[in-house]
Amino acid sequence: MASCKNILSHKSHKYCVIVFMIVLQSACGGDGGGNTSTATLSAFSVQGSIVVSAGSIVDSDINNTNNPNISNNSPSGAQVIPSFSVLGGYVNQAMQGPNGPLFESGDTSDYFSIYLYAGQSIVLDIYDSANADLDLYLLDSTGQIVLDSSVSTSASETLPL
Ligand SMILES: [Ca+2]
Ligand SMILES: [Ca+2]
Ligand SMILES: [Ca+2]
Repeated sequence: MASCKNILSHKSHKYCVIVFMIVLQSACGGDGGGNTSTATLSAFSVQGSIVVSAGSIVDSDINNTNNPNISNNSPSGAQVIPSFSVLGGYVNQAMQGPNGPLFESGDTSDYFSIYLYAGQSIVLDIYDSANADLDLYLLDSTGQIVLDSSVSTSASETLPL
């Protein structure tokens, strides 16, 4: 029976992963004429608690004024993340998306530094795939050489190792 120590001692390789936004299309509503509708909002309250599962982490630069943004826009500034994790992230083109600290400048790339084990996969699920296209690149540990990429136009990009 293999112990945790034995499993963790297996060789891993350090990589740099980049999420890169190449297109953001503006969502345009309607044809400019015709009918209009009015929605009535009513106030309500929601109560409960949110539990974040272990291994969940957040992109270091997101469009939230309450977040102390730390740029991860280059290989040398790659955000270090654990080998086994789920990360919530944010990217946008300049002057696109909701108001916030990244609205004017944009955040078109996020770099992450990670040790990956043979057989692991990297999956990028794109929340707003109807209006944005993100791509995924696997770079070597120097961040200079592209080892693999996933550049489809679907709502998900995957890189199997
Ligand atoms: Ca980001
Ligand atoms: Ca970034
Ligand atoms: Ca894509």
